[in-house]
Amino acid sequence: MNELEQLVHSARADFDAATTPADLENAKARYLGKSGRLTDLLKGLAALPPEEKKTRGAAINEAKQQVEALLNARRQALADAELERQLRAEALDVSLPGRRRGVAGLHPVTRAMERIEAIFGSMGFEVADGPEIESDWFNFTALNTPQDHPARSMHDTFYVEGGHLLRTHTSPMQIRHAVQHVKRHEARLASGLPMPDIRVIAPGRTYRVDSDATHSPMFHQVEGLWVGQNVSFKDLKAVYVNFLQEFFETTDIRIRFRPSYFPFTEPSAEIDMMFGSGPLKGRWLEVSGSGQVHPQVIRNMGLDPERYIGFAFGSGIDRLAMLRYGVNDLRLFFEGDLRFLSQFR
Ligand code: 2NM
Repeated sequence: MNELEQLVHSARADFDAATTPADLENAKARYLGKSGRLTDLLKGLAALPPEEKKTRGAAINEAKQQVEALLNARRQALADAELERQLRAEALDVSLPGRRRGVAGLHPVTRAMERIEAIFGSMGFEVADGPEIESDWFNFTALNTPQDHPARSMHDTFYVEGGHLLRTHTSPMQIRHAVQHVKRHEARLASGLPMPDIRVIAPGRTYRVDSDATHSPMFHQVEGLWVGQNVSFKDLKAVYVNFLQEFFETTDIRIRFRPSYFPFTEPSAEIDMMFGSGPLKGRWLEVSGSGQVHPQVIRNMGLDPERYIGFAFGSGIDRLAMLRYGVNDLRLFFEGDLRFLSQFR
């Protein structure tokens, strides 16, 4: 191999070794640049005699053309590779499913709450909503709950500054609603006329210091209240049975009242229910507390307990939702796990 053939050979190797356009331009400079090897050879021609200049010049030029052709080929190869890389990187698989906006849904507890509101609404109950931070009066005193009642303990209740607390039940809302109702009808009451019955439910968040598989520090309650001049336990039973039948969409339900105690009702009862079929068949399930509203609570509503009587109940919405949707751990409702929640869409 002569000197020029060697030069072309080494240019090819250098160009092939260049993997980026910048590398390639550096390699080019070593052959074709101002002081590149071919440029130097062409400069050297000047010192040669005319005859030799001609043949040598032609040979160098041919080598130069070969190097330029190699350079252009390599430039094209690098550009092709770059384009190929880009196309691959930006490749679009048109057979993939599109990205869709996720379908949102209501939380199962919200859905249970909406069903409860609709069912009691169909029986003529209003829905009352109010503060979750309550005063001692509405949460305890107005509800005939004595100073030494365990619910007033720091261990059971979240107190906030200024003697207020996170409501431990939604009954304070019943008092607020009843007081408003009585005020709205005070002219009739003052002239000895009866007022329309109070029929209201108060669903919402409630708080207690309690946390395990069946208790959450925040939970949901619905309390119901019916006060009038001729209301009795049989109305409570009719209303509650109808509610359970509508809520669980079956008439195959038995219920029983078990004597109990609440400061704000006398007498008081737990309401248990039993399904006649299905996975929970034959088991008594505790679903609500209830009772005849205590005369002192009637008085705190602004009414005369000699003339007005009523019943009330309080049920855990989370428990009801667990029974309706077959959920076995209360905490699932509050963990925000989409694998759980998306099953209720
Ligand atoms: C319960 C059980 C029994 C109740 C009482 C009242 C009110 F406002 F009339 F005093 N509201 N809710 C009540 C009665 C709540 O929860 C277990």
